[in-house]
Amino acid sequence: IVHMAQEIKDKSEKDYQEVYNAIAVKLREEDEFDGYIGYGPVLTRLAWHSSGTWDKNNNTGGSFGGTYQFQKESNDPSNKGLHNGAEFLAPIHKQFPWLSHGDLYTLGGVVAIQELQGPVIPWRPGRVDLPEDMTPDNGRLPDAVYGADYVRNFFKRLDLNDQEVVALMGAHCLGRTHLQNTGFDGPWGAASNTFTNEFFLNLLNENWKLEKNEAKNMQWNSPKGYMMLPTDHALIEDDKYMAYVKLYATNNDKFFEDFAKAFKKLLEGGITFPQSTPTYRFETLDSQGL
Ligand code: DDH
Repeated sequence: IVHMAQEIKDKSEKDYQEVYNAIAVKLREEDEFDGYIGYGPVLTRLAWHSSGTWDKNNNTGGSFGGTYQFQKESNDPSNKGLHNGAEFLAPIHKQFPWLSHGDLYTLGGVVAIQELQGPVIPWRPGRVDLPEDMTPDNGRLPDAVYGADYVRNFFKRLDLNDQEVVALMGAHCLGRTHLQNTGFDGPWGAASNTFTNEFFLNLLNENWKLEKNEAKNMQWNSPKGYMMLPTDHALIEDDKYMAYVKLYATNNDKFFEDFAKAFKKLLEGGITFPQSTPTYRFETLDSQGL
């Protein structure tokens, strides 16, 4: 199957920047969510999970069809907690009903990362809502209990290589794990709503101990109260992954550059864009003086 992005002829960069701003203002206003972490991390995870169902082998799933809007996908046990992100975005969709769900979910992640001081993520519009029967089956999102071989193999289906995987995992600088969602507990670091390379610094510098949590899952804990999933810690157990962990821990600019490319690629898995599709680079509220 080919998923050809739609040419949105009657909208310009200004229209999309307006949507960006509406999401960003709401993000700034509703700052009390999740113990004052705010909605940025959950919006980032929603963008990733609505894209991470893609299978390059038959071009099913992915962000194109916006199928997270259907219960079959939003009720996937892997998506527990993401309804908070979807509910946050619902009034935005009401305000801009011309936006497809796939564009909405992916743009939400772009806004979150940029407003939390991360890199500019170049973004292209034109995803088209698909019918409910094209919703991918549950079980396409990764399980946190495994090691490096599992992670490497998982991301092949999304056409992402070692370097891209390590860069993407740096998004775990944001937010936290919630016992009631996934059976893991705690944040990855100190700055849960600022996008930095802290994830890599903590992986290398904290004193990690493998412990059983309240839900009886094994996770890595540090004396500072930070945590790592088994799949996170796997990045320092594997030589090839470790090289990139060291690179991104010492070079934040390189992390930002590689993350932006990999996140764009993740959000566009399986989509064919016509030559005429513009690439937007949105301004943050800060840079607009708002
Ligand atoms: Fe993740 N992630 N993630 N993750 N993720 C969780 C939270 C967040 C895995 C497991 C978990 C990525 C990759 C992986 C974010 C972004 C990204 C939680 C906890 C688990 C578990 C959720 C909860 O309890 O509420 C696994 C496994 C992988 C893997 O690929 C091996 C990627 C690629 C991204 C990305 O955005 C590029 C973010 C942000 C969060 C924080 C959410 C929140 O509510 O806070």
